[in-house]
Amino acid sequence: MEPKTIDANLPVFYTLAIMNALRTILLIALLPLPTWPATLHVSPDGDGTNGLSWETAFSTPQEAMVVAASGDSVWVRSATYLGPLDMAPGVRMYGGFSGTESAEEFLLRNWKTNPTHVRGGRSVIRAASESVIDGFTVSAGSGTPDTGGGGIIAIGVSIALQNCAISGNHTSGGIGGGMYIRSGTATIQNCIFDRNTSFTSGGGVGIINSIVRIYDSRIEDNTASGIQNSVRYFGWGGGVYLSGGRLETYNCIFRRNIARGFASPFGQFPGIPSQGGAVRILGGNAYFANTLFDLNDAYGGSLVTGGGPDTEFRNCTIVRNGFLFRWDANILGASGSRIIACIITNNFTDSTSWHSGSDAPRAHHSLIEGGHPGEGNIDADPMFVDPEIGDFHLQRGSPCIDSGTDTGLTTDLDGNPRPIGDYDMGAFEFPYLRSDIDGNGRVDENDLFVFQRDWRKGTEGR
Ligand SMILES: [Ca+2]
Ligand SMILES: [Ca+2]
Repeated sequence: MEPKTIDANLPVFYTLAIMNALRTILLIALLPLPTWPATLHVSPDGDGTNGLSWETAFSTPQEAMVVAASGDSVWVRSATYLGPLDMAPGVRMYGGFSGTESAEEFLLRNWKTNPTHVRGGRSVIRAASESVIDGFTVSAGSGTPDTGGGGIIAIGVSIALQNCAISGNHTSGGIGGGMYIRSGTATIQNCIFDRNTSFTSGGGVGIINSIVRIYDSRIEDNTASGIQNSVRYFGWGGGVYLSGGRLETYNCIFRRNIARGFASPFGQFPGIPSQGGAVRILGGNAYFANTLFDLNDAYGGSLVTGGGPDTEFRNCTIVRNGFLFRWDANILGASGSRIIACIITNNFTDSTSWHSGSDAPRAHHSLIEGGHPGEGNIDADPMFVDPEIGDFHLQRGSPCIDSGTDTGLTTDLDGNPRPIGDYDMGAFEFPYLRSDIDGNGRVDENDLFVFQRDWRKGTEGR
């Protein structure tokens, strides 16, 4: 047989070349098209065709999530939607729209005047990786029996929660009546966690091995109720329960959070009392800045219980805790914690001390009722504006004015600048210079005039 010539191979060569070209064209056609982040709309009045406008909006957030891709935004019109809602990864979901805003009018949304509710479900919202949840009221959820997380559940993901109210959720199993976070990170800003309950731990928020930072938020009226399947138990962390990881709060208020109950005398932890009205730290550590703790209670440690020597309080005001149960316990059990420029007064404590733990807190430049060793600490009436109604701003003449220290915080709980004059103790910086008697922001001849006019008035014989 003659060897094949090149010419004989030509048809094969051309066929292969054509096939290769076709394959290349096919491959290009099959490559995913470049995508641009889409804005999908949700409105009860939409016709549900594609979500690209309010007219063609999906009728529920879940329908939008089914088609949403990472990077997309979902705009949700003010209404009440039923949970549960499974977030799609990388999607930002915004509430607070009236349902007329154009693509350029994102800033017109208002989560307070256009309330957008998601309610009900075994965990109302299940977060995905990089979820952004902004502008929603999340309520009436019940957690899953094994994990908890009545309102929001986030496992192994990093999420942002902004401008939300997590209210009136419950879990009977697991932890975290309002929210459960495990093996992830959460950044929470301008939110309210209120009236959430857990049968065991973490009435408001339950955290396992996660980093959670909370800014400008309120954690109020949450309860770890200390009863499970009709069995007496103990609730840990009325407001927040942390087991591993780190909790940071900035400009926050913990108020009226309660951990109730005792374990049954016959059960696994006989007679153990509830611990940590505001926060219970089983493992990990916490950092509290410009944070007010007011009216929290538990049988064992009304404020914060547990936490290693890295637990730190800077410019915190800690008042009126422990008066509900009046139980013979310390308000703070965080061994070796650091307390800098704080006010700790008018709390119910037992006859010995306001703190417990093997290692006493190291405090300085703080007002601590009953006194505490440390540079710059004082024991005096802090002169709050109206403590009976919970106003813990400082009155003119308060010994806490200009007697704190630089904690690195440049604003106070109200967001006002710090320092004015020198640094103050507590969560609220007195907004005037001490000698600015007329409060016009300057110390000048007018203040001197008032000072001279009043000189020695009120002293004997004048
Ligand atoms: Ca000051
Ligand atoms: Ca003045």
